[in-house]
Order: sequence, then structure tokens, then C-alpha cells
Amino acid sequence: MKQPNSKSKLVRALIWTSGTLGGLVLIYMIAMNMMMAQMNSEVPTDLDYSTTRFSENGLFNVSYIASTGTVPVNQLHQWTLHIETPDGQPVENATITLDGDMPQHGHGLPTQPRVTKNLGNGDYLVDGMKFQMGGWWVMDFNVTANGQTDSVHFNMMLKQ
Ligand SMILES: [Cu+2]
Repeated sequence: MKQPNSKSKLVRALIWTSGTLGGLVLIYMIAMNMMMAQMNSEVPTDLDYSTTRFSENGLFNVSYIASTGTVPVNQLHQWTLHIETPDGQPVENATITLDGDMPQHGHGLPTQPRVTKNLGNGDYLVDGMKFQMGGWWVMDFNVTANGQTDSVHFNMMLKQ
């Protein structure tokens, strides 16, 4: 006749627990490694730093000028965005949303800049621009005009 073996139950429970914990630790370590690898990754050598770029699907030709000339670090400033069609016609009455981030650091902007003024002739004022550190930044603009949306990305290497 067999007796319920509470000792082996306990052992099994311990094995299960340590296995689960070990698995979690492993997942955590892999995630940390991936994060570190991303942070230590080199800036791609083939980045396009142009201030005039076509949107992803080629719908808009977009350029920017910073109110300060060169884009500063740790200084609130404005951008003027100019949007044209591929054949050079200014894009009027566009709706624009934007966001910026540092791909190597996994953080974004310290402010929430937005388009505050339609200046006409395809020009739009972006207020509240600020970059809190030097390095590689990417600014993303989503442009909707004439019922079509496209996004454009500007790479910047800011010097502190
Ligand atoms: Cu950063």
C-alpha cells in the first residue's frame, strides 16, 4: 500500500519553481542584453542627414529650417517645415503630426512640439522643439493633405 508522498510533492514544487524563476531570469538577461546592444550600437554609417527629403511613399517633398540656424541642444526653438508635391507645388492645408526620438537610447523629446501655424505657401511653423542631448536623433513627420497621408524622417547628428 502506497502512502501519499508529500516529500516528493515538495521536491516537484521546488523544481517547478526554480525552473520558472530560472526561465524568468534568463528572459530578463536576454532582454537586458538586447537593450545594451541597442544602446551600444554604432550609428549607421549610411544615414541621410539631408534637411530636404521625400516622404516614404514619395507623396511629399519636405524640408525644414531651424529658427536658430543649426539645430541646437537644450534650447527651445522653432522649425519651419516646407512641404511640396514631387513636381514642386506647395502643399497647402496639410495636417501634420510629429515625434522625435534617439534610436540608440530609446527615449524621445522632452517637449511635445506641434505645428502651431499654417504660414501659407506650403510653410508650417513647428513650435516647442527641444533636444535634450547631442547625438543621433530622428524626427518623424506625418503629413496628411488632399486625403493622403505619408511620413518623412529626418536624421540629425546634434553636437552639444
Ligand atoms: Cu539620448
